[in-house]
Amino acid sequence: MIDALNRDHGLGSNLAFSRHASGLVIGEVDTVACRASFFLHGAHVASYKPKTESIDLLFMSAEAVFEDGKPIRGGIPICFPWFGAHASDPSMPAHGLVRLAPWDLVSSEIQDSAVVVRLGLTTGHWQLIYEMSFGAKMRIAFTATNQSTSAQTCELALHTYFDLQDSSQTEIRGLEQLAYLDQLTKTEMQATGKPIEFDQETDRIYFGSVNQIVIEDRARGRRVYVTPENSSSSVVWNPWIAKSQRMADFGDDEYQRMCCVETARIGRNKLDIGSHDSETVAFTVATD
Ligand code: TA6
Repeated sequence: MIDALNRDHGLGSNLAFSRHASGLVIGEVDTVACRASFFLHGAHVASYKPKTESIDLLFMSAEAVFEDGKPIRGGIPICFPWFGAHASDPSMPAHGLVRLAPWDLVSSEIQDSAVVVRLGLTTGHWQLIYEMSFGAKMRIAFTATNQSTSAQTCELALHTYFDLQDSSQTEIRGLEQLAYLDQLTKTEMQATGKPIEFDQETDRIYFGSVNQIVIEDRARGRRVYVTPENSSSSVVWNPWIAKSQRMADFGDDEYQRMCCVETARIGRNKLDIGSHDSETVAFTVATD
């Protein structure tokens, strides 16, 4: 399988496939602009490091589990076709099915000196294409096509874990003017007018579109810019102390070194896609 992947989709030293220590198939990107990696399992982007950076932009837990059928704690899990718990069936996994499934490799190419890889999955009446573009910036684009004869709704969150030197010295800017749902209290909250800072468990769904979200990691002196496309929901999450201790695949102190900023279409802003229509939700990540 690995030989066939490299024969058909490898791009020399710019993109090569191998068997990860866990047994999962991993694609590794290495160009003049960046290094990155992704698993076919869950179409899971695991790392992205521009050559200008000494530390990966994405966080991966030291306790992460890399197994078929299980979510990976870090990088960019894909939550689809539902976000959070299933609306009616408690036996269904949180955040949907596609982050647990093996995706197929559709294409790979060099575009404008970036490595662009497309993965595909058909699940139910959804045909999915996940496009990962790794260059001086990273662009992630999720396209869902409704193959049924009637309109269908679905939720999507690109659940990105960002690596921080110190979450207690981090500021998230760009969402100040939006109301949000506090997931911990299930309470609708008014816009705060202030950047988000972490000093406790934070789990918020912001409703509305924004041009850009800035993650200012003051301790590291790094700014990360997230530019969403066709996303009218954003999720911001830090588990903080107690929840970190409850997650087996997450170190007790790892809340200090990460936050999630998620480009999404969930809740009242979920996707509603007509028969044989498609919608694409995307985001770009860049640094100074
Ligand atoms: O996006 C935030 C959130 O919904 C939190 O409530 C927390 O559950 C997190 O996702 C992680 O979910 P997971 O199923 O990956 O453990």
